[in-house]
Amino acid sequence: MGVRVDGLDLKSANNTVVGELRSLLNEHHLVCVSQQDLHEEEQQAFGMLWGELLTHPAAMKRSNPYVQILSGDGRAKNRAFGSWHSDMTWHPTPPWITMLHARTIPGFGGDTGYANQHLAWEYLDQARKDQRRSHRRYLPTAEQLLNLRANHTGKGFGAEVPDSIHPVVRTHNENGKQALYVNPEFTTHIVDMPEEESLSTLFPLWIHAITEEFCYRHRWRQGDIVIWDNRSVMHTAILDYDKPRAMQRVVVKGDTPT
Ligand SMILES: O=C(O)CCC(=O)C(=O)O
Ligand SMILES: [Fe+2]
Repeated sequence: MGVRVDGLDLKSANNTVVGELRSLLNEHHLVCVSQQDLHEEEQQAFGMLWGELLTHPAAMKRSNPYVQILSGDGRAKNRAFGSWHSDMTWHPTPPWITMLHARTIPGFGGDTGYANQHLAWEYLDQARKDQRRSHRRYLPTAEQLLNLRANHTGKGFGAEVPDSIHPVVRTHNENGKQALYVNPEFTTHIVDMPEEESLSTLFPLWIHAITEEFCYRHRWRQGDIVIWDNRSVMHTAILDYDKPRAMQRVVVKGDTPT
């Protein structure tokens, strides 16, 4: 998972460049374009070459809700808790890609973790049979997950933010591969299943989904723009820094997950 592209200037990107980046993304799920310096409007314009942008409820008070600024000083009193997720799964058409541009990075830490959910799906049954790790025997089988649907909530961002129901296993609409599509940040429960059973299905899945062998950890350099495919990966902010960090973000509307 992951590929880095050097020597591009995204200020002059066109549909040909986007087409090439897009095929890299389909193959590698995450593309880092290094050494960029895009202002908000420039990143927004680049994002619009990929499709329709979505606003984010956390950015609705900004003058431009299509560009989000994620900033923090990492100090303990402001500390949030990181959590693995695919972006905005509470949305009826969650973003198929997110592009995050590192504007200010702390001297230490502040990496972002990525977990390949095609691999999580592909290795599910094999992991369940690995009796050396006792928790894995609680994993559901791949067959049990097919045709299940889960509820995802955005209520953490406000009472008006919707919930959505999506398949637990989704099929990537470009490369045709299946991927696990539940996450501990937004997924509340599996629909039409008793709560206890739903929890005992989801918990082991979430542990399995972030198995180290499925993960890539991005150590940011200032100017990086990382574009990732939310149909293929989960990610998490690693909140281990104590200096300012600022990221500029746009998300591109996806299709209804199937
Ligand atoms: O700040 C980060 O490392 C990632 C934050 C995040 O979850 C996102 O941009 O979607
Ligand atoms: Fe995210």
